[in-house]
Amino acid sequence: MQNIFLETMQSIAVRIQDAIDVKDMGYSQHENSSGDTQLQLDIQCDFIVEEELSKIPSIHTIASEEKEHAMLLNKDGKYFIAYDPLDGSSLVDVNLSVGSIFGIYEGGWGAQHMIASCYIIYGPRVEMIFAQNKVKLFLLQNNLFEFVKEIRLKEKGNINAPGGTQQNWLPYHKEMVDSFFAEGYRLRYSGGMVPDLHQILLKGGGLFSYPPTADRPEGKLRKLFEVYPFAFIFKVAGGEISDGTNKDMMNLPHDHIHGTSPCFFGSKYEMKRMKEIYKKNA
Ligand code: FDP
Repeated sequence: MQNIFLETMQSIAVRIQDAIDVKDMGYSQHENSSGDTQLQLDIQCDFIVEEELSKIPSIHTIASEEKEHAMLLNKDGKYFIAYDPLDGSSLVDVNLSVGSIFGIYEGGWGAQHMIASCYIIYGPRVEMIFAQNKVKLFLLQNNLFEFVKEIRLKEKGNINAPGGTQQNWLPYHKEMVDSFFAEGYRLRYSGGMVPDLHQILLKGGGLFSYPPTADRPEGKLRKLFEVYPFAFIFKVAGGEISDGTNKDMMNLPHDHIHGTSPCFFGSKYEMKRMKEIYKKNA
């Protein structure tokens, strides 16, 4: 299955990297379904991904973070692909890393249907993480993704990446975040989900949190395009995930393609504390 997507991911990575390098950064007139003003670059990257995924006959439907509705490609296909063509695109004009995220679902939308996930990171190097039964790191070399190594999380890391506006955090969330700093954890947060989680994965562990906040009780990050793909990767890499409740995140019923959820991803040690604190305060 990875092979079906590898070539397509290569083409997407090369074309988006080129678009990032040269494209004028003006704002378009459009708003996407999450209410953000869409950058020209977002629209261009969305078009690139749509064009490349359309070449795969086994894809049934695609849904983009940039489009309100899902799009049927082949009624006999079995894969449902949800993608965020350029996550963190507001970071491009300050030249920080950004990424493309893909959730690969079979037979329908929702966490239970997820069978693989993948992201591409555009940084000093272009890399890809592909997760199915293992989490594999690839490096783009001469327009081809070369396998580098398998990624496994350690039991405990030393990175703390807390998302959202502190002013709107719940008091127990702040206590949890502070407790890690008090233990020597270092703050690593660029505001791009892909590089922030890539760092935790590659350095072996830590905690990324985007909690329920006073202004966004359902979190900010989109389930199909962002939360489930990373949840899947962290599980396969030997880490833990949570949406802040006692429910199994990968069993939540599907609601809307643009639905959001609070999310926590990390290595086992940090996630154990997170779950205990959230359970106590539920
Ligand atoms: P962005 O600011 O570009 O919208 O996709 C949402 C996202 O980026 C993630 O990449 C990132 O983790 C998160 O938002 C950052 O949000 P906060 O600034 O609220 O922490």
